[in-house]
Amino acid sequence: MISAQTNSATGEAVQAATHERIHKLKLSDAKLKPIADKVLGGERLSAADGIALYRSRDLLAVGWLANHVRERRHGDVCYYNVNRHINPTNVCVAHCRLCAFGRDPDAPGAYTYALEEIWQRAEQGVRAGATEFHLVGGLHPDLPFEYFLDVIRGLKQRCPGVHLKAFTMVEVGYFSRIAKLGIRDTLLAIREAGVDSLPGGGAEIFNPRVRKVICDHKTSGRQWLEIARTAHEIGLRSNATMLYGHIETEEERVEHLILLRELQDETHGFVAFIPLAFHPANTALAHIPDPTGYDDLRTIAVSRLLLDNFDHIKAYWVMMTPRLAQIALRFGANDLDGTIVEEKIYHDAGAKTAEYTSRTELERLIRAAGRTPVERDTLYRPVIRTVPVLDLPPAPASGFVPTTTLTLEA
Ligand code: V47
Repeated sequence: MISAQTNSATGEAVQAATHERIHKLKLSDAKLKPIADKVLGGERLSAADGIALYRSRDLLAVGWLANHVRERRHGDVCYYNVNRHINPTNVCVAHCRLCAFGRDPDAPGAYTYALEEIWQRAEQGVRAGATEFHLVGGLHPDLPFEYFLDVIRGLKQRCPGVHLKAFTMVEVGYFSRIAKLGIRDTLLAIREAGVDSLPGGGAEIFNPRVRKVICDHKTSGRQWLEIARTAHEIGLRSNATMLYGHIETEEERVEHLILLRELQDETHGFVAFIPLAFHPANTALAHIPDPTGYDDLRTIAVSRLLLDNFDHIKAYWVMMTPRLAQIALRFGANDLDGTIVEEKIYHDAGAKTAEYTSRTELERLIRAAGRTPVERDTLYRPVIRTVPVLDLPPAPASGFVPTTTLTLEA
């Protein structure tokens, strides 16, 4: 057992950093020692360090280091938000093997909401205190770009105070093709319509070997990064994700993280990073085993350690389960995401978690993990509520059933 106390430099740093902590750093994996020195000294980690962290079996030491960085940035604060996911359509031409959400237009369960349905869902969200709408959907073969601009314009008009986090880099790439516009002009058009920022989905694993298997017809990793760069250049901030736990290697995960870190050095446009574990049920990759808690925790921790220029790491409770997301708050995460209300992407892929949680429950989870809850908006500004939000049951479906009522002009 190597204790950090055996090295005076590391020992002092640990003492200074942990004077109020319960546990001192204990390393049972000697390979972590130089990495621990770098982390405690505030030095950037290399790709090789990332791989060593992934390969280490000393999960508690990796978690300790990630928690150290997390507390250096955020102390005990853990953020959450009151949001509502809206997926305008699940009809999608991409047929990604990783996905259980997308459908052919005539497949059972295919739906496309009429504009009014989207707006009604949003107004219900406002009544429940939402500060953010998270809008993502399939790559529909027949819906024109104008439909999506109308969705956004209508939301902005009806709910001007709510932040619109809408359309992944993949959707932006698709809109640019169907509208025959360049990426920059497509982004300018959605910004003009009212989009405030972009979610982080569609990044998967950037490496082409992996993409060829899990999402071969989709925007390439290089294009995803280029669209994110352009979004940031015109002042639209975005999140970033990594889908792990399928066919990728640890090297490919680390490469993905380093590519995000390099882009963040250039643009500073990423707000938060969200590691997403692959859920195989109902996908073409259903033979892949379910994610494990061990992998979830080490991925949160390695992300926190490698992404030294990202402010926020989310433990997305829907993906991780609320119980593990709570533990992740001691492994590098500083955000649980939001109330969500309606989640289809993970639930179509067999997620057993609820689709909705309340503000009270998020606060309870955070407090029970020994952290201090802070409600935030999408850009992590604290939300001060002058009117209390009632924890109403979401009742999203009352009056709504997925429909195909939208009529498209020929
Ligand atoms: O892009 C799809 C992933 C993402 C599956 O930006 C799957 O704040 C697991 O991006 N198993 C959508 N994952 C979710 C997402 C997200 C979630 C929460 C917050 C934010 C944010 C973004 O889910 C997709 C894809 O990477 N996904 N299918 C599946 N079977």
